[in-house]
Amino acid sequence: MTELKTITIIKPDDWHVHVRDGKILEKVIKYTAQFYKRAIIMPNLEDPITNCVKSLAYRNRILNSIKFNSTFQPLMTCYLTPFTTSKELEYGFYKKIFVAAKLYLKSSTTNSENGIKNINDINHILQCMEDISMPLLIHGEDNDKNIDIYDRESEFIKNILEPLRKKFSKLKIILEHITTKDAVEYVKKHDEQYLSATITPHHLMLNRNDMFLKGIQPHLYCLPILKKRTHQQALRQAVSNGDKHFFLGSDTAPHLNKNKIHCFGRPGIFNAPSSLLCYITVFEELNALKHFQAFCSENGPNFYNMPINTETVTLVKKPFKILNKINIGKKKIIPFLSGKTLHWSMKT
Ligand code: OTD
Ligand code: ZN
Ligand code: ZN
Repeated sequence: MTELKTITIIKPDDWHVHVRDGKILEKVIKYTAQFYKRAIIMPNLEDPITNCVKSLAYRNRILNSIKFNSTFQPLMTCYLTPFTTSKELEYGFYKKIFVAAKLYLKSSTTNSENGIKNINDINHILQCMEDISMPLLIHGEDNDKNIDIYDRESEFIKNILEPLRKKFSKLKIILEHITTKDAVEYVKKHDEQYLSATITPHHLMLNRNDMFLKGIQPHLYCLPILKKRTHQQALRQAVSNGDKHFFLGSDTAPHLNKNKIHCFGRPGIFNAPSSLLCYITVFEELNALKHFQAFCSENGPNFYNMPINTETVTLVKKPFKILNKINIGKKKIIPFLSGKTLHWSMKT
């Protein structure tokens, strides 16, 4: 019998996840905790995580939801609002309650209503973050209603990010879940200690044609929206070159099926049950497995000045069927690529 192909890497971290709260949290956290050692937890709950007290309580709820023996570490972030104070951020960062702060422009994605209307309103906060080297995580879309949805990322770079970088050149920024060639090129031009980007499995695997294949596919609707193929190819090229500016951030974002299949269907793709296996599939397709570990396990901690994990995980070239759904009481969540089979699985 031929040996199955395996690959062992340092245990990865996921630098961008939504694990929600309550019953959904209890059902979804195990997927992130089984594949990843650490994960950056997004603060966009319905009642957003805007201060240290809320963050500590949320972190406990996350840890208490893990029902198996685990060393998983949630890394918490502070949702910036017009009322955030430098004092709260600085205290939270020094006490290691927050590892970063998150910028949502108002109404740019799920639960961003409490976000920032005009970035100049928080110059004092950005100055404080630059002074203490606290990373700023950015949902990079200019959501001015006159801007085409497919151009929101590139317009954000021109209109908001570039002026911001000029003003705060030593601020550590992560442009999250990038989706365009423009973003790849922009990020690459800068020192990776000051500007890096995460890339999701769905933006690597798919483009906007997939969203309309055989009819509109609500489970592939996310923000930033899937872009055209040339942009997808630029993202694939970026990771296949092993560039240190780019690292793993799955943006797993579970929603109840009834809220996806709705006349105002919500954006978000729940990929936690397969994200790492999707990434390895892409790296193998690109003949870039030699850069897989750096993307998953090294570039992220290097940006955050955190230690690289010591544990390892082994992935095996063996079929893995993605579950059809997870039940949340009588409701359900449909995962990314539900019911499909990938060629890689996790060695148990
Ligand atoms: N994108 N959905 C969500 C967040 C992300 O912008 C994001 O980070 C969500 O539901 O929280 C989505 O499509
Ligand atoms: Zn976002
Ligand atoms: Zn997200």
